[in-house]
Amino acid sequence: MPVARPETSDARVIAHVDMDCFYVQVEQRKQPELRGLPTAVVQYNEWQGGGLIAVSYEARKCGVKRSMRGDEAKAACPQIQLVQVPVARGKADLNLYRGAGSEVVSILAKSGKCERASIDEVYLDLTDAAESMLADAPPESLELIDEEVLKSHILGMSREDGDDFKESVRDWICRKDADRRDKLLSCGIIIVAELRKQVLKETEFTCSAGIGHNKMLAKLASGMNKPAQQTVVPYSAVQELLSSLPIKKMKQLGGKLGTSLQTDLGVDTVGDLLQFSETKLQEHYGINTGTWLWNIARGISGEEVQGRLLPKSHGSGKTFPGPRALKSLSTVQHWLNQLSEELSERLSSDLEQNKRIASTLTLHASAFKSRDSDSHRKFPSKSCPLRYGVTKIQEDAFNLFQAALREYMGPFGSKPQGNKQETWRITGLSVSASKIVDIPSGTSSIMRYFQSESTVPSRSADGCVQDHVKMAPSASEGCSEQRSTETQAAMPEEDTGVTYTLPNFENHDKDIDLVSEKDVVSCPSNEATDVSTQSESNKGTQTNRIGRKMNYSKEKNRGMPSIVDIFKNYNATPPSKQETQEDSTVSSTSKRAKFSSSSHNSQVNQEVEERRETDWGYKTDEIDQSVFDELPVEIQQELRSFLRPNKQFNAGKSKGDGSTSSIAHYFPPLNR
Ligand code: TTP
Repeated sequence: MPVARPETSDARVIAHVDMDCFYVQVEQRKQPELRGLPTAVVQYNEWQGGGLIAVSYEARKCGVKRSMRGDEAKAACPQIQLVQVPVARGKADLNLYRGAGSEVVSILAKSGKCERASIDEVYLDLTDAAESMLADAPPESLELIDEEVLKSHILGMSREDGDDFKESVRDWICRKDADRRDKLLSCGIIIVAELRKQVLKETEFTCSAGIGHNKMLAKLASGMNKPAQQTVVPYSAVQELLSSLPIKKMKQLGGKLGTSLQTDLGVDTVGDLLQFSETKLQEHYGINTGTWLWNIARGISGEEVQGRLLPKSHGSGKTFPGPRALKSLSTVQHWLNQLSEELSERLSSDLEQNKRIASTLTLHASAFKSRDSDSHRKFPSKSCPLRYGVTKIQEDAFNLFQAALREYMGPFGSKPQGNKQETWRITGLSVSASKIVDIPSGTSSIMRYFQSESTVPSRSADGCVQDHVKMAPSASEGCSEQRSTETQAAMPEEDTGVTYTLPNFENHDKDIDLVSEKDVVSCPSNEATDVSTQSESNKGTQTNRIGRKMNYSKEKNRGMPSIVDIFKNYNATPPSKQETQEDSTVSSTSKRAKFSSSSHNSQVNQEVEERRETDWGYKTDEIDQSVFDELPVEIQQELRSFLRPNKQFNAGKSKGDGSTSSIAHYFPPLNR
């Protein structure tokens, strides 16, 4: 059955901006004497010098890789400088990197609709800016084109070094007879080069970028030429790009779906998908996924850039590999307390600074059993409504853990089976807060807001625990910043899909958060909802601004140095007094945030609570019978069992107890 095609326009101009060896650059800005030296950032861990999580390009040239331990890196490159990730509460503290990522976002966001996709990645929709540039100052009218623009890689154009190549780029950009799509891309190239230079000037960080007609193409291109370069995918180069792209390198195909395409359909590259009809792909993978695959084979993607500058969820996690696996409830509780404390701090500052509240708390863990006959059994993820306040989060996280553990251990629990006691080991823990919404400014009562939103999860039978409610896949990009350095290396792939579980970092979508492989497969289309209205409403102004800026830069461009020149000439100075002062302001702000938000906590919790109280108090006689009648009989019966027992329909006793119900996951049962 055909599905509606995404509304794509190949006349859009989308950029994906990715910082180069990001944590290294942040550390090098802090310690400028490290600039230009082979450097790597290692996570806190005494074993073999810690695990590398970011490697500078100088160190990469000596053969150092992210998968290495510190000792291995030293063996490969004796002069390597290893910098430890800051540590707080016995785990990596990523605040420094988060803050640096925000600096970049605030610069890029001035250019158009901006989506922060991870700690160091941003998507930009530059269509409006490119349109106005094309109208006001098309590339062919520019007297001088900046060096940085001329160094762009244009896919499909054969590259020879030297001025000839730059001349070819200039000719391509300034072609009068180009079609509109390419003309818009040419404007995109100029805009992005200018933005990258601004980022460098204001933050001292280099970045690379991909420019194409949709997010998928832009993202593929941004990693093709690093560091400090940009790559463009003209419409005419799409098929060639995809024909050689290994299927598993494609976003969302790094896991089970990609494996199935390889083994079941013999597909090795994205281009190989072209041989299958849409119907055939739908037969194998369902309607939505089939259509999505058919589209990506042709470079079509309708996924919009979301106007979102803030993370979509907050998370805190840690792995306990090998002998460090946790064995007792008390140690699990200790670590959950640490993780919850960090989470709570971030929630408080989000509330204070951005006026946002989260409503779902989720616990993920990875585990194994001592005598595991069922070794593939996943430790279930559990969610409950989020209550503000450190102790409440700690308490709820531990309750979620215990509920999940009961389920994981099965009906026999940890009772002895045969002669041996069955025990468990926890190799990874994380807590996250999601379903984050803005509190509209000017709203005097949070209550009023909750009453108009349906984001507050419902209370379930056992107090709060629900099976982890899967979030809309948004085709991709939840912006979670919970790429904890602590959680990367050791944990195997798992379906709960917290950032750290993704298996292959070459192919790793660091921004996917709380999206299971299954979610991605079943609905790859764009479903993300939390578009920042502020950013949307600013769009017109922003576009005008960039339009003007580009006209201006036409004058200014004469003799502009290239981005790498700027970098080379950068005069390394220790952090200024002003920076130090800013740091202390930040920390005092966050202290203030903590203090003042704690006074909000009871109000927030109370109001969320009241909302929940009323949420499930449906009276059956208030429900339209015709709505019921349209449901399958089995589901009608199950639904009745979830409504107030004393007000049940006359249809008799429900046969579902929730555990076997086909809809139980979506309607957690009330206390009965
Ligand atoms: P990436 O963008 O994947 O890599 P990178 O910025 O270090 O290097 P590149 O120039 O190749 O893009 O990741 C961004 C940061 O996220 C990285 O600097 C460190 C952190 N990170 C981890 O903590 N663990 C990981 O496994 C990965 C992949 C990244």
